[in-house]
Amino acid sequence: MNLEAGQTLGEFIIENQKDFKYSSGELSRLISSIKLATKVVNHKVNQAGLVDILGKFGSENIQGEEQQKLDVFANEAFIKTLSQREVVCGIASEENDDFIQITNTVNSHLSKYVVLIDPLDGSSNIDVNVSVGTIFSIYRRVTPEGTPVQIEDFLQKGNQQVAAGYVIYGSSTMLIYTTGNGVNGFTLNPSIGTFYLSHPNMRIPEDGNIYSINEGNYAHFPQGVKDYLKYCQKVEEDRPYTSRYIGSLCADFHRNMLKGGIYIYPSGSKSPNGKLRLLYECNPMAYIAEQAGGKATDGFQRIMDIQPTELHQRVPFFCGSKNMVEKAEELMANS
Ligand code: AHM
Ligand code: MG
Repeated sequence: MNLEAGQTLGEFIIENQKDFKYSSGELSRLISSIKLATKVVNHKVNQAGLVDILGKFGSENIQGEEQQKLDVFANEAFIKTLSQREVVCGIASEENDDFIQITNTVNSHLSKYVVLIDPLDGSSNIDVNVSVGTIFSIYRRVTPEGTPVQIEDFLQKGNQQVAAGYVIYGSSTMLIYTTGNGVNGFTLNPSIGTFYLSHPNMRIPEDGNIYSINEGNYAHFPQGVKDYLKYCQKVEEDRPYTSRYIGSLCADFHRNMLKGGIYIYPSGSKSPNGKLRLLYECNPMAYIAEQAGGKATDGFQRIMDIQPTELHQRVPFFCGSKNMVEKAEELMANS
């Protein structure tokens, strides 16, 4: 199939607007703005190594993690692009201490939507030319329109998401998203700057044979996770499974989406709630996984049913092929 004659992301957004229950065109404009920001970030990521954009920025984010120059660039690119278009009334970013109230134009606080974003996920991989990504999550505000957004607009359960997606800046750049009617993937043609629908109606295989976890932390894992790893490694007709860990959630998740597999970032004595953030990483990936027929839990409970209590909250994360996640949950419950 020649994708260049196929449907573009812009056309897809407009055509599918009618399927969205609150359809007013506002969400379409918001997703188009995210599309634009991803192209800006993609351009910069592709130049890494040629221009002075690799390496550390020299500061730490709210979680005490060292920020890379590209983290800072991507964060600013998304915030600027979204806030100047009157498409969101608030933004929360993994890179910022607090949420941002968008009040820079007369109409900006009239928007219904807030965006939560991890602008450059897996950024410790940038300097070695390994895939990085962007993850985003969109909610309708719960406080009255026309007033400045409040913390409760951001601390919503994942099951209230109206859209979520991720971008991989990899061997090719892809944008994958859902608005609750399945998951569709688009691949960027970099020479003309257009995303084309390359992966319509994506489904995660119910079973898989890839497990993805930072096994270096094994000693700190809960017993249930250790038991699950033993299960994965046991010699049986369909096992041992294959171990693949890139250390870039978007890339590990995307591989599992296409091939079947499970991604686990469990709790551990070093990190009692794991590493990944509920609002910027786990909820959007959980929404996409479920929309593709997969599953996402914290080992015991559905990720999207967790009531967030703070912006940068972390949770253990088990996500991917339905049957694999259920097996892991069974061993967690038994331990
Ligand atoms: P980041 O948002 O600071 O980049 O952290 C999230 C990343 C994920 O992409 C990845 O799966 C995980 O951290 C890797 O962590 P570790 O190096 O502990 O295995
Ligand atoms: Mg991240």
